[in-house]
Amino acid sequence: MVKHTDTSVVTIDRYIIEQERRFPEATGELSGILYDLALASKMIANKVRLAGLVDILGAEGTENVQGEMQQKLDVIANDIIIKALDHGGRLCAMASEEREELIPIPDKFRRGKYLLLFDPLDGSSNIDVNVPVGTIFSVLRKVTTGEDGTLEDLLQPGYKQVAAGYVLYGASTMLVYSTGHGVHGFTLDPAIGEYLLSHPDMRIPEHGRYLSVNDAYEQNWTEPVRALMRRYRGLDGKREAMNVRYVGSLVADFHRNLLGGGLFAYPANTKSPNGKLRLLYECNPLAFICEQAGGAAITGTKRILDVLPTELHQRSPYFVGSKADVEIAAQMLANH
Ligand code: AFP
Repeated sequence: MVKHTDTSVVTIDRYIIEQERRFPEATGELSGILYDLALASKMIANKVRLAGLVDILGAEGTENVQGEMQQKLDVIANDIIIKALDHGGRLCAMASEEREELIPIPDKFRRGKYLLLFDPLDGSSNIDVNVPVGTIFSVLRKVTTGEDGTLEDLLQPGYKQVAAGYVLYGASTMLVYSTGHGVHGFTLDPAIGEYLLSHPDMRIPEHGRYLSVNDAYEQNWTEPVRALMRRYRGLDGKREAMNVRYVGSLVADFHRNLLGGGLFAYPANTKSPNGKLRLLYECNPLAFICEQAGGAAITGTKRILDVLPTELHQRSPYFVGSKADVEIAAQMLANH
């Protein structure tokens, strides 16, 4: 492995290649998927940057100058990712938040041994108000025989992920990923169109400063969840109060807590018994990243990465972040 100095500029391509060389058995296919995702995310970043000009350039549902209908940005992001990854011969199927069913690889392209699950534009209701949004992705290895990926291949528990990551379209665009050997963060330099290594070997602090939860649901929480939130706020006198920060874009809230320490919670409530977030392409990839960074993620009673999925779009209650803060949730929610 090449040793980088403080001043060496490391592009994401170079970093992925150097990581791959550490594993002589690697075929380069996984690296190819990560390159393609990096490219897709640059194209999405470009669209997100122009989102505020939609009224000038043509609103959703209106015709643009070419006479085409304008599409919603999450649909555009979905198409960008599919088109960037369907032809490389590395995937045998995909699944997206935007599509009800498994996304097959078109017949004209070769199939590979990996599957990609993604949320193309998470937090998309924040776009209209110029608040950061993100892309989340998870890569699995095919487990069934036969060329095409199947639902069974997609429904694997999170601990089987071979790679996971997210892109945050914020003040800067950042791509953060892990292949199970630490967490690496890259910032897009818009002047040269390259992701540069900005956050090597990311670690989440053991205890956190931030609590991210939508407490508008407090009236629908169970009593143990209410007691837990009182604990985090320091209201039961058993710990110092955390600072509440809630963007409403999972990627943005997660990223802040990864850097500053803390906990993101989307508990079950009486109206949504499984919470809101999707296990396969929201909870699992961020749980994988968080564990790789030294943190933890649970449903309340169980490690997220151990949950056996039964449906593509299944939801799960979610507590993710600094280990000590997640541990409090595990203790207070045990047996509930
Ligand atoms: P949208 O994509 O509909 O904006 O949902 C975003 C999201 O899935 C996730 O990014 C947020 O953390 C969470 O939902 C916010 O949900 P609440 O509005 O119920 O708090």
